[in-house]
Amino acid sequence: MKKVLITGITGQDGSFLAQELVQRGYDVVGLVRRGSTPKTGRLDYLGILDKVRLVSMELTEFANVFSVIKAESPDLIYNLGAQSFVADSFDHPHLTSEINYTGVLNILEAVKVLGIECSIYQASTSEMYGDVLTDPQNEDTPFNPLSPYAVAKAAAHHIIRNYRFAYGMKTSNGILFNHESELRGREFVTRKITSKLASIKVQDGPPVRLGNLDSVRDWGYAKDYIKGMILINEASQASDYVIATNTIKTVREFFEFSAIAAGFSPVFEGEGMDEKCICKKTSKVLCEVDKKFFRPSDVTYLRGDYSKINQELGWKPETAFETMAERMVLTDIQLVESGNIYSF
Ligand code: NAP
Ligand code: F7E
Repeated sequence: MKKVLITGITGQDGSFLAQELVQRGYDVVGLVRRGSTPKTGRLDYLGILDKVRLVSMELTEFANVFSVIKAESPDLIYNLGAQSFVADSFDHPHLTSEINYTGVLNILEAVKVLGIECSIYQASTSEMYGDVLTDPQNEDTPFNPLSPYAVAKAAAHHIIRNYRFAYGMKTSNGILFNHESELRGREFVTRKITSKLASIKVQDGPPVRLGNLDSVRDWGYAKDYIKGMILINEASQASDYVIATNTIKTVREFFEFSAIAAGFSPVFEGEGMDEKCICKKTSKVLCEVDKKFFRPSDVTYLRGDYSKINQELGWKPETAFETMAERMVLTDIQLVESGNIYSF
């Protein structure tokens, strides 16, 4: 039985990846950072908390990373652990760099020094394209990052490639475009929208306050992207691959689809900071613009070309944007109705 280490197992991708690998019969070890309360709500929700072994590991502590990797001697590592919120990286650039870059270097050095034969997958990101230089973006598109998060991830991307070329290590980057699900963190714009729409629907909660409604993303469904990660880490040759849908929507469109799926009749009116979304049936204000949610510099357009992974590894997206938005909002309505017993 192959042994897999997953950093970031308590997050959206880590929990779905663990679920998939448990189903495929792997020995799954999840690395979790210490906290006063365990953040295992997603693993619990998926019913796999007792099917994985959790080990404490802080990515920024080399000695800790080294001793965990030495003790576990894994066949595969998925490095999904990160300070993943772009907006927060402007307030915590050093911490973001420590976790998102030095954390990756810690894993690489540990595996190199220990001489362990293992495949390493790194969670790279479309944010590295920043102010995009080609459209759509593929593996050859130059990076033009616009946040401390993206700069740290770009450095991590390069060091993963460097250890592949310099030492022949099996290290790959999955350059994933935004992917969402019912397990997405609530601070990211999609889940913020679906969870707050659920609270308007069930509890007559306040309007959703949002930043740039014109921002364009290539949004896919997280469970589809997990399958791509596994294909990348298990491919015979290490390489870098874009995972995306090559279709785009604005934040406004995501809001509209989700509001309709929740049973509202959304209509946007006004412009700029005065723009609002009103429900035609009830006249309730569903969303307002708030300058607090604009970033010092923002990535306003992303669209990914996934031809390479499609041709070489046979991956393609399976879930439509509308299906995903509907699944997210209906799950959030259920969670609010049931008192939201899961902490995610
Ligand atoms: P997420 O839900 O925010 O999960 C991040 C995980 O990293 C959590 O388990 C978190 O643990 C862990 N973590 C944070 N700091 C850590 C540290 N210092 N030491 C150990 N673990 C730490 O993120 P996600 O959406 O699943 O994304 C997974 C990865 O893909 C991230 O690296 C992200 O940057 C990258 N990515 C995501 C997307 C996307 O659209 N979702 C796209 C491209 C790339 P706690 O539970 O303790 O907070
Ligand atoms: O923002 C705009 C915001 O925070 C998307 C992470 O998983 O994907 C994610 O990063 C867009 C931005 O995701 C609000 O300005 C408007 O243009 O959902 P987000 P992100 O920054 O794209 C990439 C690929 C990753 O790698 C990251 O780890 O939506 N936006 N109003 C808003 N965003 C938020 N969060 N909140 C708002 O109120």
